[in-house]
Amino acid sequence: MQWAHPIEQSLEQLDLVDHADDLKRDGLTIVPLSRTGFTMADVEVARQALLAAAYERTGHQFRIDETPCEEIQVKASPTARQRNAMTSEFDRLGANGYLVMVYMLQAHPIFRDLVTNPVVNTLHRFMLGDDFRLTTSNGFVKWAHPEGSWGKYYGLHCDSPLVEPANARFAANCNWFLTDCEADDGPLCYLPGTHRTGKHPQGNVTPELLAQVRPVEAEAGSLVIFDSTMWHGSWPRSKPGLRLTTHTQRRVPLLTPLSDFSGLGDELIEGSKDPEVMRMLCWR
Ligand SMILES: O=C(O)CCC(=O)C(=O)O
Repeated sequence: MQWAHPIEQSLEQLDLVDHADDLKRDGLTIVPLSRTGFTMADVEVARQALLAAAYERTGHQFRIDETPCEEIQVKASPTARQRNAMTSEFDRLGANGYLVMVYMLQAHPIFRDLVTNPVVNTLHRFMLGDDFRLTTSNGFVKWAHPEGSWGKYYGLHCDSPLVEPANARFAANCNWFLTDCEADDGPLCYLPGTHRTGKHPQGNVTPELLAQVRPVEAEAGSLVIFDSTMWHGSWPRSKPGLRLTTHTQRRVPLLTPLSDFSGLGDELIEGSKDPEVMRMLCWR
């Protein structure tokens, strides 16, 4: 698509130059709620929509300040259509207190607003160039897991294909924190600068590197934008209650998307706040 301004100008207009510098240096930046264009009321809408989707997809009524004590089962995923879908196209449970829901975009208009958010798209454009596609619109519900059951390596990974060098400008993530996250809330974690190593963490995490992994501590409403080739994972959660986040990823068109948005209805696209961006993101 034809963007209205060169990327440098858009970064300046949206006051994102410092965030672009963070992305270059560390591979991750935290945009506080006050600079996202969203309000706390939007965050509350997203929280409720995420909890409603979790109920619909599991039959369990999650409550933000309660740790689920019964076994959670995922019901038929809304995307379990009669086709050969990839694992990443199904709702699923992580081993330790982790529900991953896919296709949130269709679950509530607030998730579409996240997809067209100019701050997200400008920073992702800075990382990926002018042409990219939406490849996930997920929701995470995370709760405390049995002590000692969390892997030593925090599940460190890159979201790019397992080939090296891993530093091509292929994919960029945006995690919208819907609950406050300090270390004991079990947030996203990362190893700054690893997007410049060209390596995947598998087989490369030395004890020195492991000691440098940091939790991403940020308030509810923050947009955490990062380079998908930067090593990241999930910090263990020790607190009761839930951590809620949404996750969207964009990739260059060359790569197969993790979720397929090419069949999205015209209404959803044309009714968005930025149909032109939506058309590009959804392969129109
Ligand atoms: O938020 C988390 O716990 C992990 C997120 C993650 O792995 C991702 O965004 O790719």
